[in-house]
Amino acid sequence: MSKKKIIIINGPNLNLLGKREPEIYGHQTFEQYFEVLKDKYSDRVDLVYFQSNHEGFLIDKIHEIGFSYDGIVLNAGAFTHTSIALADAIAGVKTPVVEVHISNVHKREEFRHHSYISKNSIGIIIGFGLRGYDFAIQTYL
Ligand code: CA2
Repeated sequence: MSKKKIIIINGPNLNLLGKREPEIYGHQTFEQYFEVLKDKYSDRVDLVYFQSNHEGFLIDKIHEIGFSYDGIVLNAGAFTHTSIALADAIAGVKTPVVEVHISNVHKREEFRHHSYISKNSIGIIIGFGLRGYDFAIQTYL
């Protein structure tokens, strides 16, 4: 059987994981955790990682892979709460999106409670730390 093509897309400031605010986001960098995930699923998944702090680059990436990949695991960071453009990009491609948040956004500030991404996602995984990305990959297998 051919491998699934899955991309993890992280939005703004997630390049700082493991470097600041460990009480909220943990001690591991995403690059370290990505290697764990790649190893774990190497027999079943071609796993790719993309991170950008720029809304347009995130949208370009979604357009680029959104008709050829089996899954998009998306943590849009703070753009989750602000970006109609990202929501439209997800709605405009074929590849299904699982929305992930490391922290439980519902235990945090009110402005983090609304997501523009959720409506166009097949599901949402919130508050399980980096393991949420692992759970999201499993939904495509
Ligand atoms: O919990 C999540 O995964 C978030 O998407 C993370 C975003 C936040 O704006 C969302 O409300 C919830 C922020 C990511 C910032 O990550 C940092 C990591 C370390 C140090 C500073 C920021």
